[in-house]
Amino acid sequence: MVFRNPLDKFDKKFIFFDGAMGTMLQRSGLQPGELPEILNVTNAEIIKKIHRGYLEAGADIIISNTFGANELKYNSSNYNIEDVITAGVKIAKEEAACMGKLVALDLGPIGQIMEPAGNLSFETAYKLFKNQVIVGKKAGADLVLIETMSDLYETKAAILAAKENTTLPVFCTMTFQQDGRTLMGTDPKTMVVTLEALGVDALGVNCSLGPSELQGIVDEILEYSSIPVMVQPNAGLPRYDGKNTIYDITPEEFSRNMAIMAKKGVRIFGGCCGTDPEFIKATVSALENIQPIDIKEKDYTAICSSTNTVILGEGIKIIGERINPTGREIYKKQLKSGDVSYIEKEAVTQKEEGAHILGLNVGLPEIDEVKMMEKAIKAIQKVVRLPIDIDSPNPSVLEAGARVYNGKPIINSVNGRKNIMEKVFPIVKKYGGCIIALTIDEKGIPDSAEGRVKIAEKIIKTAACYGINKKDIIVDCLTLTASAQQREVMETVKAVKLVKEKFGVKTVLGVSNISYGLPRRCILNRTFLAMALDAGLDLPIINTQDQGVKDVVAAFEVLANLDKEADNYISIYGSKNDVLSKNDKEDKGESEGDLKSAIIDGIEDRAVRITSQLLKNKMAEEIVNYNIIPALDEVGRMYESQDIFLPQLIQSAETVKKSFEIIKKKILEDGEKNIEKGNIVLATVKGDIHDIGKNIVKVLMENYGFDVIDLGRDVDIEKIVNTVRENDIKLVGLSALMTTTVINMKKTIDALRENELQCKIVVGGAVLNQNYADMIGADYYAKDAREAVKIAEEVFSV
Ligand code: B1M
Repeated sequence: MVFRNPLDKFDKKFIFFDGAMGTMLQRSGLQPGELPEILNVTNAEIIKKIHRGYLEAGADIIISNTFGANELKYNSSNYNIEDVITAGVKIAKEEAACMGKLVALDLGPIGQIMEPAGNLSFETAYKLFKNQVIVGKKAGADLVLIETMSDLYETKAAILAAKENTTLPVFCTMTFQQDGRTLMGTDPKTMVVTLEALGVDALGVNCSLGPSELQGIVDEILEYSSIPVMVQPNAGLPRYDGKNTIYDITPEEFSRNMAIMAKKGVRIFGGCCGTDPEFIKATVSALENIQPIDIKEKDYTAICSSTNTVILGEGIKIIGERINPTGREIYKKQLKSGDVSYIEKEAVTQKEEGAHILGLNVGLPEIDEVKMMEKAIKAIQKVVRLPIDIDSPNPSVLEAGARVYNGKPIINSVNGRKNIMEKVFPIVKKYGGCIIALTIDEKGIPDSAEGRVKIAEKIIKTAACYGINKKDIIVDCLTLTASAQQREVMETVKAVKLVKEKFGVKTVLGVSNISYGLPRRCILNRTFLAMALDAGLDLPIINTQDQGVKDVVAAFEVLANLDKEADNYISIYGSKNDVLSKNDKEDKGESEGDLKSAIIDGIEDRAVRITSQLLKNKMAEEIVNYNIIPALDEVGRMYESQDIFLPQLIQSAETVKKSFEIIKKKILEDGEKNIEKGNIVLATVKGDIHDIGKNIVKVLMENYGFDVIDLGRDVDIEKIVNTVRENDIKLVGLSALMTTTVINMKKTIDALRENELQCKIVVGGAVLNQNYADMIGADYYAKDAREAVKIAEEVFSV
């Protein structure tokens, strides 16, 4: 078994963690909103009792009551975070030690959304986790358990904090929804690829769903994981009965499902919400006679963003070459001023043109390359889901990039020079990544293929000494220019073949360099590419605008039997028009594109520029109705069909906000000022945070001279009632966008009626219609903002 100390000492087939803490505390009277970790200081006995129950049930490791004990959550409490964590670990330690068992320091999510979708920066998250692990380690924790994570980026911050500040083993589990992804869109495969790369000791899933609903997710984790897999399900699918959250399944049913997982290969078990010592006891007993499955090293090479894994070697994967300043004046100019708009635009364009991975080089001598690399990675990850090839000869730039990257990147590059290997390999080991190995060393690039193979061998062997697996090495046999070194062209092709045969590693080549200095470069590029692909090239770095080069890749995949039944080929070339239009496409590089795509891609400054441009010829409302709303509808569709995930949804909404700021200014400038017509209260109902539509209604109403008291979104019923009463309001406008929140709209209307407030109520939002509005007792339904204004005019004219 591959368990690191101190878990080796168990010498057991399976390891058992404990079950729920939170729901156990709720059963003992903890109220919603109370911070459960405070009990470590105020009522240690209750925590001890829960720990003891689990230890007696057979848990090998108990989890400290420190899940939410971070400075952000505790800064408004009267308790010192260090005291809370120390007490939590010590209580658990006392109980565990007398039975020879261990304590895991529990780290849960911080409770805020990470950048770029939210405000929590990576380094802030890191600092909060760092504080927790330092205190927890000092208090005597035996390992760190990072759990219930929805955001891969936050998880990475926690893992780095644990590994950089302690030598404790790190276990990590994420939480998945019924659609098989975390809230932020990470799928099980991507989680495995990233967490293994970051060097955790065990990984898996906790909370989420009940054990039977988790089976599919667990299967996928087991398929890709080379390290021990851990599962801590809830006691069934949680459901809400209007008062309490209920977990339905029995310890027997729970343990039956755990036994199925054990037979598939899961080695570490425990329970989450709704479980208690009976669940752990039943699981220990159900697994007693099961023979564990050996954990095998999985043989695949993968890189990923937070929501998209690319397996190298499964077909040809194209790296887009255009985010590189060489020969690109606009990009150079922007790099000097720190502007990322070229980078964002090229990321989106190359993705649309078929790149699977984006090359990223920000190297200019006169700029701070480290800062720029960090900024560029964040900018790209905000707008596309493709993995990135972080390209720089400078190890500090590679390190900065690898640190802020969300997922597992390609790190480009190392070479056969001793001092470079010494600097780059520790970075690759620490952050995880596939590393491009250039076949050049202190003596330069060998002329012969054999010479380059030797350097590749040296790099692979040295990497192994750092614990870097051969499957994570991508060898670059270096494309030399045909016009200057014609004889060596075939040596490169031969080297690719030899490297593949001898080491079985993946290979990469920058293709365009072959034709430098010769006319009609595209002809040479295509031909060289075909030769290299035949020799075993996996990752061509190309200009995705060159349709001919992409044609070669598509054709090669058919002829090499990689594109089964030519499915992909037929989907591209089945319709002639498609290819023609692609060839005819103007260089989108320089054009602004339309507002709809700027919103869908989430590129804020482009959306702002286009909006300003549009406002010169179009009415503000026209832009809202014909550009913004259709774009958001498309975003909604893409979200539903899982083409995008929550971070992209948020990014599009943020982009609309920026665009709407200018529109709002224009509407207000053009409005009828100083005509006071009356007061209106507007709110998005409780539980709903969608407010773009409500804000449009507000701006239009103000534009028509109404005074709007905007209560915001997710508004308590009581607050609406009180505001209406205190301000003697004649018209209330309620907005709701989700089927699940329309019920709160009804409750709000009921409360207004029950309080006998003499106001009219208008409702709106995408899920409503006239029928529904009638059903829930509203006076009016407005399908859009314009109609809401008409209704207001009517109400106030009486
Ligand atoms: Co979310 N979201 N979202 N979302 N989001 C929807 C609504 C959804 C349909 C997407 C989808 O799955 N296809 C889906 C709801 C499914 C359902 O219940 N049927 C959904 C979901 C599931 C979610 C989350 C649960 C996702 C998650 O966390 N897993 C989460 C919800 C969190 C919560 O509320 N508790 C969530 C989060 C978000 C963001 C924060 C990322 C963001 C909102 C940002 C913000 O508003 N500040 C967001 C967005 C942008 C959308 C979509 C894409 C666009 C909504 C929008 O702004 N439309 C949306 C899909 C869609 O609707 N196409 C979707 C444009 C806006 C102008 O239209 O609000 O309808 P609308 O307003 C219109 C009219 O309806 C009317 O006037 C406006 C036009 O003039 N109107 C009124 C509206 N209110 C009115 C009030 C009136 C009168 C007229 O009188 C008072």
